[in-house]
Amino acid sequence: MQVSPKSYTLVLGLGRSGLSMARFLAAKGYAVKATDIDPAAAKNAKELNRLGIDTQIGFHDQNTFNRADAIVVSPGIPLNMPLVQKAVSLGVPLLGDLDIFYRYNKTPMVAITGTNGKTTVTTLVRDILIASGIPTFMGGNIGTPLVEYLMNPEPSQVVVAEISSFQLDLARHFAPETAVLLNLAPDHLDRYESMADYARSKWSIFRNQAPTHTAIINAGISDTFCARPGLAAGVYEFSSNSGHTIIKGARIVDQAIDLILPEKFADRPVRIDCQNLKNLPGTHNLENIAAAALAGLSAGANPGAIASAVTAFTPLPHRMAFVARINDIQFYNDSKATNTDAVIRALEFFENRVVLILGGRKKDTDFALLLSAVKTKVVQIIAMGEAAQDIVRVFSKVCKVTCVSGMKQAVKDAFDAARPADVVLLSPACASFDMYDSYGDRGDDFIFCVTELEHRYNG
Ligand code: UMA
Repeated sequence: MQVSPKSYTLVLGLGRSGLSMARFLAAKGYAVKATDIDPAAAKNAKELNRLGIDTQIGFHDQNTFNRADAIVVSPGIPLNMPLVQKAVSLGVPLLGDLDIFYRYNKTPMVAITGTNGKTTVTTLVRDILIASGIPTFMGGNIGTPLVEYLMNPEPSQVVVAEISSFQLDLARHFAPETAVLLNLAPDHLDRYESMADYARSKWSIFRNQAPTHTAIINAGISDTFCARPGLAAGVYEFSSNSGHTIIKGARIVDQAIDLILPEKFADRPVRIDCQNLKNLPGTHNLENIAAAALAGLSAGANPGAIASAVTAFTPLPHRMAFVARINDIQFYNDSKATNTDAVIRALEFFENRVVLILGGRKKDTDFALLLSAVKTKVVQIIAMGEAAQDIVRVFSKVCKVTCVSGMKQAVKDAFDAARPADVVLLSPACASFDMYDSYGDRGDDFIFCVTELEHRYNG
């Protein structure tokens, strides 16, 4: 890593990631400057100023970029930003949190990436390790920046991290002991030139692994972008598709998962019974459980702890979460579904007719990927946000589509469109940033509007 104390390291973006990073680098003795374009970052800046860190808030200054020894770019900031590219052209290196974490971290790590299911699997691996009596830190894209672990006086035995493609884009040295690639479907195509670029970013999680390391990969992911035999780590696969032959890894047969593993992971055959798992429903969750079990065992978990952690799993907020039943119409909050693949998984879950609330900020989203699932289940789409007109264009041939200006009207119109036994599902296939700070805020607003409707309807 080329962070040098000579001049200053510029931390770009003072959200969660940048704030922790600036504090961490300052604690390590680096001269740090931090900048954020949003005046609302002034609160975080004050905290840094108290630590002697210089900040530029509400604007960016090209000179500040050009004169830095290195720029640590927050994951949500596109690397093709002109200010960044100009500095790069002058020889200023870019750094990301994964390499900085990797340089200082001494704890074995499980790193989990994929388009969907990352948060579920990260949480489940943490639960399996805790159930095995292994102190575990959980962080990364899930919310707690990884460098927080390095500032935590209590060391853990394992770090479990959710990793995004944005973080991987700046990782050159990062080499987790266990790396997991859950699945690959179109997402973030506003930031990547093509699906191939996005896929390459995801595959790079395995790039620096050593032969003693473990790579856990969904057997359904094609080798087009990276051939498995080319990986240095020991490869373990899982799949819910019976057409895939699993030699080492996890076979999913009906509602059970059989682990086929060498003795170093488990000294006897392990079968996980997944019948009636209310909190982890659907085939995609069988894959999530399989991946989590393999990752947990690779990090030293006790095979007996897997079933108990799976059974006790607490559903995550904003992910296929039941909100209310009004006039026998069920309302589900799936605000976390920010790509089409996640919406297909959500629709697969219901036998009922669905009124679907779709929309938000597009990520070069191809809504046509939803056509077949919409045709079979959806009676009406309520379109909102910047993507509303695109949604009308794509779906009005297959079902009724109406546009709304906000969540309150979306919930009301969906309720009016539904009949008893139907489901109203918020599963937007889009980012939330056109109307909200996060998918969590969007989901909370949905819950608020549904609860308000419930009170009105029930008097
Ligand atoms: N900013 C600038 N200049 C710009 C653009 C943005 O200063 O030109 C500033 C913004 O004003 C803002 C900051 O940059 O203050 C935001 O940086 P960020 O988007 O990286 O947000 P953080 O709060 O640091 O959150 C990041 C991750 N965000 C993204 O990757 C978009 C969080 O993942 C992660 O939890 C957090 O670090 C801790 O590691 C969120 C996410 O949406 C959940 N991830 C994407 C996803 O899951 O799809 C990848």
